[in-house]
Amino acid sequence: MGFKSGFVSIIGRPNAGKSTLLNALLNEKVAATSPKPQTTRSRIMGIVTDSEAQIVFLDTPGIHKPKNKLGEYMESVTNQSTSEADVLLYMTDASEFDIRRESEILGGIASPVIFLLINKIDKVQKQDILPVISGMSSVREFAEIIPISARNREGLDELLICTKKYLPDGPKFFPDDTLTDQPERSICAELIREKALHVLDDEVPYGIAVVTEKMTFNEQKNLTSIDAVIYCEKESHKAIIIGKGGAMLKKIGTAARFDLQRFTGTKVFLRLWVKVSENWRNNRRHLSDFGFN
Ligand SMILES: Nc1nc2c(ncn2[C@@H]2O[C@H](COP(=O)(O)OP(=O)(O)O)[C@@H](O)[C@H]2O)c(=O)[nH]1
Ligand SMILES: [Mg+2]
Repeated sequence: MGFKSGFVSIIGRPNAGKSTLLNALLNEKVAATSPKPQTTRSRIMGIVTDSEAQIVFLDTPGIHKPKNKLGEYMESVTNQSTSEADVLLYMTDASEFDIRRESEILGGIASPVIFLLINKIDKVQKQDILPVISGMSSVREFAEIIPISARNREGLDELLICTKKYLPDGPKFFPDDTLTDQPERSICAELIREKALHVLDDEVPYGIAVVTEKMTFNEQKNLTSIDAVIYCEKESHKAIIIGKGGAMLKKIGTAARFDLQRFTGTKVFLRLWVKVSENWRNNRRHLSDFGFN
């Protein structure tokens, strides 16, 4: 058997666990995850290389109706990743199964090889998985059906074995140790945004963007210094993000620093600023400043 390589897109409704799966496959957090829908905004590549194959996984924004230009961008990202894939992984959340909403999405997908990943099986009883399988199989045919728990890394070996069966023979596209195409600075920004999503309530998080402005490494001290700006849409949001006496911003910073230290493998000195950029989600120039283009 020759060496195999190819592209595998992870798609599905928001919150299914797509980004959690990507991180689990890589053993490294490259994609932000949160219980809030629309956490993932752009295409994030995660590369798994072993002696038999190189699989390039593409995490995508969840499929939903766009409400602004950022939403339209997210939709185009998903459509593009879907059309480029050798294998599509359609992920559904076994604990929140809604056949009507799933079939609305699945109906629009024309792909040769599509797997059904039934995620979050750690949250449901075994007998609750069967209706998901039969419901989804009535909508369309799947090449493979694999129950997994992305969070607990259950079913991932089977997923990799099955995926390889459907990949064409091909060369390595990336060096062995490449994990992602995301620049270090954007991963740092995403880790910070993830913490903000976790601690902030409802309305504010959807309107934030994080930009790493400066990142320097002091080898002697094994210390990475990071300056990042959290952009939000309104003065009132800025006040919420900073919090009383800076308490909220401190909470975000402390949580982020923990992940940033693990990611960089160094100590981290993190400085965060909060700025207002009104209505940036509908402003082409701001979208491109924040890396959505
Ligand atoms: N219990 C459980 N929770 C999960 C699992 N996979 C993801 N989650 C959670 O589901 C939420 C959404 O995950 P995320 O990866 O951001 O979903 P995405 O929008 O599809 O990328 C997060 O709170 C995850 O921790 C799983 O296998 N089991
Ligand atoms: Mg995601």
